[in-house]
Amino acid sequence: MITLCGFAVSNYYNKVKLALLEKGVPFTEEVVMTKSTDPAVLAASPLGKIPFIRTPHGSLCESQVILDYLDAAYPQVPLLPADPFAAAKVHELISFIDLHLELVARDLYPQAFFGGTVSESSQARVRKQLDKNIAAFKQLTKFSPFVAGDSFTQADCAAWVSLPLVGMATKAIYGEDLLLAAGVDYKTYGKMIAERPAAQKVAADRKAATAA
Ligand SMILES: N[C@@H](CCC(=O)N[C@@H](CS)C(=O)NCC(=O)O)C(=O)O
Repeated sequence: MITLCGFAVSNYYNKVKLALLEKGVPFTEEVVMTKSTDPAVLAASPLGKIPFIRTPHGSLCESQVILDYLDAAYPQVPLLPADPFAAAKVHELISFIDLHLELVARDLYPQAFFGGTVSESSQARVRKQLDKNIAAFKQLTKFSPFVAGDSFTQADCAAWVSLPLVGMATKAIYGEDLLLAAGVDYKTYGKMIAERPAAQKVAADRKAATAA
């Protein structure tokens, strides 16, 4: 049995949780917060980041590594196309979502979500990067109706949990949602994904964890 470790407010935790639920892989959850100094946590996730999973074979960290492991180990409900090139295109989209959008926008979160401050020079640097990266993402993505085309893939697990954070953070800092302003309609897409039972479970658990 797999144990998913982390907490239900985290987008990367929910990326993995959505994949587990969509694939119908049995799992349990263990609450692990960030900045843990517990040797057992650091043995599984040396940077102390969440999520990580415990498996009968050992532990794994990094959400994308975990998704690829799940697809290889539980192929019955695939979240990657069988065709190698199509699968690589899904990975390409995930790189853009995780690295070129979410990780860049993350520098805004202290002020956007946590009552801190982000310097004006940092805001300007992030803005420049996001303007470029959002245009690049728009060129790659399909939303027809899923991020990578006509079927639900790993890229939807990444997009559904992270695009709203990029939108909300940019709205909070720059007064406009840079994704929507660029014509990336992640809201209509998000509502469509939110109708899936797996996404409903992730959203309900996130809501309860946020309230707690
Ligand atoms: N590249 C990692 C990112 C995970 C990540 O940044 N998780 C955040 C919570 S959403 C975290 O653990 N932050 C604490 C830290 O970076 O020390 C992944 O895909 O799993």
